[in-house]
Amino acid sequence: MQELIQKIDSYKSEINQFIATDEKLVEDFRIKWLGTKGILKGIMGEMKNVPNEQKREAGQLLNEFKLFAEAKYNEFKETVSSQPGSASGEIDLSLPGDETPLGSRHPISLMRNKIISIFQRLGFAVAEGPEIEDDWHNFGALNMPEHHPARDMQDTFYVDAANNGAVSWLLRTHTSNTQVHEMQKGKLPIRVICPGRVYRNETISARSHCFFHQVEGLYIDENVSFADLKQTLYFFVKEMYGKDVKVRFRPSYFPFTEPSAEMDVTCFICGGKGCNICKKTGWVEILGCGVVHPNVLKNCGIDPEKYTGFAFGMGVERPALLKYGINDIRLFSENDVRFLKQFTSAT
Ligand code: 2U9
Repeated sequence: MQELIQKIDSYKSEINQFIATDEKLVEDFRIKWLGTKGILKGIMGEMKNVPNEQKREAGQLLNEFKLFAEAKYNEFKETVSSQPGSASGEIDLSLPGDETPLGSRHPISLMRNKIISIFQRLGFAVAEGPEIEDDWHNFGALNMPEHHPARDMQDTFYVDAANNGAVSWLLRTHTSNTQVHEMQKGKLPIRVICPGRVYRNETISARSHCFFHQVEGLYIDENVSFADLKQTLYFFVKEMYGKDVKVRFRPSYFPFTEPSAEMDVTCFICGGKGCNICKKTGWVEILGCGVVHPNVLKNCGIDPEKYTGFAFGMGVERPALLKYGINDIRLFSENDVRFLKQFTSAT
């Protein structure tokens, strides 16, 4: 009797460990345990060896085991047949398939891609550079010597852990480091557009953030002039804001260009009549530009007697805010799907 109890216990634990993953395994289970030559039939046959006074107890044990094995069999059968793809599972092939939702492009990507594609049509290639940069590529090469105010700790994120005496590492404050790398390659002429994320140590608010995006451009060849810069930017404005938009240049100062200018377009919100966006002036500033300073060419190994060039830079967030009527720059980096899914899935 003791032997029978132990046997049934070990059969039960074997059944408990069994996992039925398909119909074949369930059928194997049935044959092994419940079939005409199965284990249950086998131990039932052993009843004849049980002494009469223990027959009642042994019969109860076996009956209980039989119910246990049958219940398990029914459970496995049900699990497997409800799995999709099972022969006996109910699949209604006429039902519509699961929808694969289409994602949407981030508004910053949409704006960046629009800017890039206009310059690509003019023959500019896209170049990308590192976001963690040494101070020479970010400042030194660009005619911003050691004590230049733009290098201030207040404005720049220095990467302390990586600074080892001679070289200071930082998060780039503009994408101009990419143009410096392109110039150092020594292959001329250069006609590149450099999109990317940049970092400045600013208090985060609805209007400003500690990281944002820029697209900068650089064109270097023999005989490149400010007139070439103006024509390139006129084409850009026409494609970007429409043919009726007017353009004006205001003199400005950047250490890496001389002469330098800022470019305004007539306000594309009010058409130049004056509104809150253009602060009633009728004009909106969209970019800065200029002729590349000879010191920058020299620093990057290019002969300024032979080559000249122009450069420009613009932020991506502001035009995106205006185009999509967004009033808080922080929305661009919060990853709220309710915000993101409102934009188109096209490039
Ligand atoms: C090299 C030489 C010159 C890139 C330029 C600007 C003017 C400019 C600002 C626009 C808005 C940055 O995002 S913003 O705050 N940029 O005004 N950027 S010229 O000049 C270069 C770059 C690289 C080698």
